[in-house]
Amino acid sequence: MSKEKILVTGATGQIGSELTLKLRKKYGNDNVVAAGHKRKPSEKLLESGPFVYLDVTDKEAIEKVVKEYEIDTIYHLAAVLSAIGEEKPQLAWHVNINGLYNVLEVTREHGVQRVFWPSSIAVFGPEAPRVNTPQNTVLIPRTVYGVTKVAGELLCNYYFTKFGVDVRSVRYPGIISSETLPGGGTTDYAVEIFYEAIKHRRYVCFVREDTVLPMMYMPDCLKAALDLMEADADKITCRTSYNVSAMSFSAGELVAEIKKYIPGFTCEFKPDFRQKIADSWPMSIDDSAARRDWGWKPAYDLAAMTRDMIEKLTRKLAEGNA
Ligand code: AKB
Repeated sequence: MSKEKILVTGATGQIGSELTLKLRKKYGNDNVVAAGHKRKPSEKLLESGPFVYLDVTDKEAIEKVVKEYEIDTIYHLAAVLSAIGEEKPQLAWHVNINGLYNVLEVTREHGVQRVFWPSSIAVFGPEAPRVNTPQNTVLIPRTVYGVTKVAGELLCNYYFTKFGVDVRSVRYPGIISSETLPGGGTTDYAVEIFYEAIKHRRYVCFVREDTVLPMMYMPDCLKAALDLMEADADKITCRTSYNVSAMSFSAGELVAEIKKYIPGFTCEFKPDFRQKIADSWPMSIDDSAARRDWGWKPAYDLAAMTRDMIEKLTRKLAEGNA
């Protein structure tokens, strides 16, 4: 395991920036190549190991990095998220579909051993049951982001069955974290609210108070990726993407939880175009297949996540690091 040479695309993004550091800790700094594109990399990312600029829509550029660093595992995180996707649907299709296709092709052609690719709760649309949404159900998303995730899941499954490419995936809910801000998603309010509550004691939330969505704290998000990637291949019965769940809460419940630490905090609710996206997604997820196959178990609920976020962000903002 310690000989793995890993490439992380989207390494400057919300998940990538923390996943890269975790992988460097586990597999050695020089063995994990961080690849970013538009966002500026943090000093931590630049100083702790190799960094390359990489456009995942350029197959030859991916090939070059894979050959140069003798990559055998790819965490392909580069993507356009749901809200930006609705503003730039062509870009979302190009980056999400062609980026994944290029990664899978390079994997097949150059003997990369394993790929992790995140799907999302955005694969579901209003026809799917919104409570305890099953692993296998109707997938008719209404966002282009969701469409790219459904197509991506099918492509991953195809590359596994046709070519034996060992590609593994989970359907992430909204991810909450204190290190790097998310960029352009519908669930971003659940992160922004913490910054604004600590800095200004007020927030204007872009979804209704009663909007319930599944969410996950970053330590569980990273654990899901690593646990799945370390699982024995014969345990993995799902090659599209696994449902994974941690907590579900309404925007109003999140406000009430934050108020326990910041009593003067006020939140106004002004839904915008993202409300429609949120209303088409599940409220809670059935992740029994992931629990059964590779022992998935999250550690953080709403109370534990809020306590940790407030503590970490208060410290970070006081030090002037956010
Ligand atoms: C988004 O809101 O677009 C993402 C997601 C749920 O995949 N956070």
